[in-house]
Amino acid sequence: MINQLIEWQTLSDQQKISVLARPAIADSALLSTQVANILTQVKTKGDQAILTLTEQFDGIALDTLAVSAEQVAAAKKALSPKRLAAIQTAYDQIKAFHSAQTASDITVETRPGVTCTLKTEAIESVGLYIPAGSAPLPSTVLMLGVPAQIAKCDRVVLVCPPDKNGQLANEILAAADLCGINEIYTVGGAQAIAALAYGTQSIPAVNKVFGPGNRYVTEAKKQLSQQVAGFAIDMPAGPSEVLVIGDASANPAFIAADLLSQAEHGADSQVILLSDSELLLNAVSAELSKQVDVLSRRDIALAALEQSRLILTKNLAQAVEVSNLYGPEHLIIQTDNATTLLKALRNAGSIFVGAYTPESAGDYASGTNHVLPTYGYSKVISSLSLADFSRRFTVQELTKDGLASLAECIIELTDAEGLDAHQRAVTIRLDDDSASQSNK
Ligand code: HSO
Ligand code: ZN
Repeated sequence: MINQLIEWQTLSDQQKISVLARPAIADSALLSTQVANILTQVKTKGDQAILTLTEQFDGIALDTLAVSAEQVAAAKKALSPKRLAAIQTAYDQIKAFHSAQTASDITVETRPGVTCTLKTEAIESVGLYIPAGSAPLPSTVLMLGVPAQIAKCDRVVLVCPPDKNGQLANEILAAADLCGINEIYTVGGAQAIAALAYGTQSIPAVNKVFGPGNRYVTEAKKQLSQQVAGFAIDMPAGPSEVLVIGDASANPAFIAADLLSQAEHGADSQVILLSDSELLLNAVSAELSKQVDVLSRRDIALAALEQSRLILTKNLAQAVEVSNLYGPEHLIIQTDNATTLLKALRNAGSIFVGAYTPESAGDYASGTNHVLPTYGYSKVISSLSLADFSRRFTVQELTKDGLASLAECIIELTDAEGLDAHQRAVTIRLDDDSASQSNK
């Protein structure tokens, strides 16, 4: 089941690259044509296309797309107090961490009479895509809905594919309600992203869409962000990943459980263990075989484990090097000297330190966001945070004296660039004696 132990030291450069290679994202011309076709239908026929596509892909003929306040109230009533309390606790935790990320405006007088300000404002309208493929993900509602609420986006729209009865899971609606989301539509797939980008009769367009999805959703996000001016997406999405660094002191059963929690997400999940201890690698392998059998999603986890990697490194420093090279979405450190290693680990979406920090904590309730860069993008893209729901812009104001004190510099540089009009925009002001004294 588990691939053979790989000894990093013995690999050629080429082999190292292929051991850490992500599965190729099928760059299928068919997929892109299918998605383009869906987008055109939504663009030209609006709600009518959405209803037809929902019947075609989700197998349900809907009359209306909007979820009513009564439906939300009924969903909350149908949930057990225990489940509602769990959603509330996760909400409170995520809120505590994300509220602390609020940015204040920064004003600097870079020299007398020259004032520069960096301002932060919420994105006016955002769309949250919540997948419901193999299981509804209320935790993702919280990960997207809480920062949108804290940022104070004017409109927060949630879309999620309906089940066979045309409903959304009660947990999804309860989580959305906690986040103050009152625009919810039962629509999924590429057609949902198209509706959010173009707008339809019942779904007004938004500025930016967030959230994971299947390959149709991902392709739609890609095409629409290139096609619709001013329409942005959160980040490129690939299969979910975890990389664990463990040493001889680690508990193999804990590590196996962590690897399986990632493996059960999907057959394409990426699962990697790095260790300087052959004993640990073998013990984890045995634990994986034992633990996988009791999982309800055993087949999915097994398929992911087929692609897993157990890698023996010369020492922990080499494990750090390999991890930085791979840049995992989730990185778990289960070693004696975790704090020292942490200093050298720089490429990861989210890092989990110590024996009592499973990825599940961050997936649900520690407070960090679980929407993270995959596919090596942790090297350049940040994990989702409050900042993604706002934009920053600058404001500046110069007095006449402030401008005068910069004139020599600007004039010299406009000369260097041969841009006379730029130069005149400065000199015309300084030569003008009519400027009011109040703006000195
Ligand atoms: N590990 C997933 C998030 C998730 N896990 C949702 C459970 N529910 C991607 O970071
Ligand atoms: Zn997870």
